[in-house]
Amino acid sequence: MSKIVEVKALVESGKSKKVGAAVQEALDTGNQPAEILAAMVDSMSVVGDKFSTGEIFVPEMLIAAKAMSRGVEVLKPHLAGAGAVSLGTCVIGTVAGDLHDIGKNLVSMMIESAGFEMVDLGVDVPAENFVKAVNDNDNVVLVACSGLLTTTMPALKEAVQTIKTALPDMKVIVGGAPVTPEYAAEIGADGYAPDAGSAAVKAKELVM
Ligand code: B1M
Repeated sequence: MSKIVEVKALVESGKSKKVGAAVQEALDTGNQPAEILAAMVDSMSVVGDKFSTGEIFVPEMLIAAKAMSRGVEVLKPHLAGAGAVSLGTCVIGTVAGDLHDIGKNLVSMMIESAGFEMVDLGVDVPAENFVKAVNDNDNVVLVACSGLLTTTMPALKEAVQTIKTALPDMKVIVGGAPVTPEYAAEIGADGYAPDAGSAAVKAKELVM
């Protein structure tokens, strides 16, 4: 079995303790970090599909998520190059009612590698906490809000509108699987990105 296929299988089956070593071996045998990450993201799609068909349940999804996070930890230094110049601070979080953080963490890592300082508020972040974080931290130039559930899309809207009401000039970028560019525009976000790599590109565009 190739190392990358092994990483994929370990994430799918939630083998947290083995994933880190397998990711390291995949790197050592010449696999590209982006390729390893793509394999792990694919695993999460398989996990999501199995959840949709009732083959697995929330605990198995959670175990797979932990395994992926472990793999991402090993990959992080290889994905995110430190930016030489600071573009300012970006506040990031997953919106209220939503506990999904793997995508948000990847987006944070990529925006950081584009040259931003990151303030990560975690998951289930009430709209007003984004505003508080902007006021409590120096030189915040961007707020990034993630949402993974169709049921938390209204919370995304509330976050953008709360931020824009309190801080009309603050740039806000949104994303997450159910979010579309149309929805992002409709709720008043300045930017939308479908994945972590393009979130970093868009983040730079918004502040430069
Ligand atoms: Co949940 N879950 N989950 N889950 N979960 C999904 C999202 C789901 C699609 C599974 C399914 O049914 N097939 C489904 C949502 C359906 C919907 O609303 N459309 C779902 C559901 C229903 C639920 C619960 C309601 C289940 C229940 O309790 N009955 C529950 C909700 C809990 C809550 O949040 N209140 C729940 C819980 C969980 C766990 C806690 C068990 C766990 C999350 C653990 C964690 O994150 N630490 C979990 C997981 C793991 C998943 C799946 C399997 C994987 C998510 C993931 O990490 N993907 C997911 C199925 C799937 O995604 N196919 C599923 C990998 C990640 C890299 O991708 O997060 O999409 P993603 O991020 C991408 C892009 O979206 C984008 O870039 C990222 C990287 O490229 N992006 C941005 C994300 N944020 C961005 C922000 C940006 C820009 C781009 O700008 C700011």
